[in-house]
Amino acid sequence: MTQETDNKSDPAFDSVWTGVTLATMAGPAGDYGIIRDAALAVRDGRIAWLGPAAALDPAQCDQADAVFDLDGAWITPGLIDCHTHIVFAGSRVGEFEQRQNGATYAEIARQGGGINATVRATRAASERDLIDAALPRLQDLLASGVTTIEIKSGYGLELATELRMLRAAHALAAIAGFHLVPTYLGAHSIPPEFSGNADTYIERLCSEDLHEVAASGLASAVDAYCEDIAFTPQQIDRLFAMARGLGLNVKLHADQLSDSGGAALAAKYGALSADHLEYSSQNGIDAMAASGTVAVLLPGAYYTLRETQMPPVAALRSCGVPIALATDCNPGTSPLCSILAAMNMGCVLFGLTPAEALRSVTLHAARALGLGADRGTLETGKRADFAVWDISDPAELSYWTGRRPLFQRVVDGVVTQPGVSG
Ligand code: DI6
Ligand code: FE
Repeated sequence: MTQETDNKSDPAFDSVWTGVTLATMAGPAGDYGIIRDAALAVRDGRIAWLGPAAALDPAQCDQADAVFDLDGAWITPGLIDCHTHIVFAGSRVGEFEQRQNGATYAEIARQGGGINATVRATRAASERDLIDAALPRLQDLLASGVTTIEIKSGYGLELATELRMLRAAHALAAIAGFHLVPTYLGAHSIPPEFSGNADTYIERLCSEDLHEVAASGLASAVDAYCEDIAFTPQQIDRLFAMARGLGLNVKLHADQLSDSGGAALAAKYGALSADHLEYSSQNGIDAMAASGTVAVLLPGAYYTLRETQMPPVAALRSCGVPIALATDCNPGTSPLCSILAAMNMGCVLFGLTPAEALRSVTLHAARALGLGADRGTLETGKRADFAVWDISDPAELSYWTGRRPLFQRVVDGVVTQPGVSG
């Protein structure tokens, strides 16, 4: 059988993007890994070839099912939102009004608002209600170029609702076309039924709920909130010991409002990430550097709460701790549905460079989810998740707020958001 016949029945590529500029994010820190006058080819949902278009075999290009000649568009890895609470019921917009009229987050929580307001609404919601409520928020997030989203439970604070939230997250990934990384956050807050008995609640999670979550296969990691208004390091230590014993990854909301040693505790358990970190100490940063734990910074919460304590970006950089950014999309402290806005805030509020911001929502966000070998850069063999942009410089992705320069969103080599014509 001739090579040509072989080619016709078995083309080298399923699809090709040519006439593009690639920001591969595969270069050294601070570099975009740019390839100009480039092409990228996909086969079986993976990147099969990328490089200067002049080096692409025309015959192989001709056999592809689809060829997109995009006249100078930029392509980046698909953006990854590695920390969201985007599935929830109810609304907290009234609390926003209260806060703008002088009430504090803590006062509102003491009056029964805050997380527990969302818990009441979410417990009363069906899986369909949760899907319908999250879908518009997800569509906005996907329109900012996101191809992988981490979604946490954490508004049930009892097993049935926590599992229902995770099932809704899985259903949304199938409906809206993105890769889901599901996280169990049963230790988000002390449920009203256990008020004053946090230890008893943690023991309930360790002896029952965590085992059910692990057996369900609905979550790949366990998260928790280490803070004076939530759980102590000792309580989370017990929870993480059980989670790791059940083979689940861990990540932690750490040192957001005070230095409770959360960063060091996360590192002790080899956490994929420690998140927030505004009040983390050098000791915590050193521990994260040693354990390879990724620092996930959440500027949306910092901005919404009008926090004044910056996360220790210079120390994280100098210790070589990878920095990721995420929306932390949630109804209380970060009603933020654009990863591009999070990038802009990471630059303007936290002093990241545009190149750091793009790496923080591609390669470093992938690593924060344990997926650095599978996605987060444009390299052959990696998942063909990428975003095609109508921009003239990758720094524009952090520069503009309120624009949507996305032309195509591609997941596993399939265009899920056709280019806007004209
Ligand atoms: N930290 C936060 O800022 C959010 N959760 C957390 O652990 C708050 C979530 C909410 O207010 O609904
Ligand atoms: Fe969060």
